[in-house]
Amino acid sequence: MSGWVLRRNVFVDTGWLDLTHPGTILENNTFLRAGRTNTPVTMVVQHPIIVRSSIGATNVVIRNNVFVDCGEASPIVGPEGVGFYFIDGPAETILAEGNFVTGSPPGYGTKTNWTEAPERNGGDPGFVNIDDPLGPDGVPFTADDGLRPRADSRLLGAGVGGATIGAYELPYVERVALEAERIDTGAIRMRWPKSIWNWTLEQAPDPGGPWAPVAVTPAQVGQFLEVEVSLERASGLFRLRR
Ligand SMILES: [Ca+2]
Repeated sequence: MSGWVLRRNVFVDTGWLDLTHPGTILENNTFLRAGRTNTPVTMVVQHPIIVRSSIGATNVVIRNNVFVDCGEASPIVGPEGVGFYFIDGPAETILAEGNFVTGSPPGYGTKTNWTEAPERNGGDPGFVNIDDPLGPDGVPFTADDGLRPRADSRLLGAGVGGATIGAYELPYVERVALEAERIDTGAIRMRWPKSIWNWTLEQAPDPGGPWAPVAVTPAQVGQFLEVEVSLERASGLFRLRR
């Protein structure tokens, strides 16, 4: 079948993709330990993607994917030589760009035969938790997924066109609810849940602004951050800004 598009998939502990037909687009996928399964009688798989351009897999695009700890090393080819894609045949019609490759944690070694940009070769990709792809909820493609990039991930905006490399969009931004209640001292207590993001409490006289930070350092109380604002200062509107 020609013209396959594989976009924003997560492959963990899978086999390899063996492309034999034209027009495949592989874009913004996350590969973790893909192509690590040997076939017992035939061969060691060195790469999670094999593009067989010599028998028809032409005009293939491999873009903005992340490959972590993929491919199977052997006595002949060490871990530094495996783990991304292999073009088996003429490469003129194959476009590979914006991809990131790295070795196994915790060392995240570089690859010796990587032909793309060296800054996308080796090092920690900055996942939320590489040991827990599904996240605590056990459900794929939710907010807590471990293969989402952290806020400090080098994958952010590092792909072609400024796209984030891999299957996930920019780091998930949770909904943070701002609560307000009047407390015994007569002040207003504002609170919001702790977050991976730094949220700033702002105040404005009306919805059109101008908005200005509330000049009180939040106190951490359990899983929340709290600010107390005196009643005379509590007129107007409040919001959280990241
Ligand atoms: Ca999840």
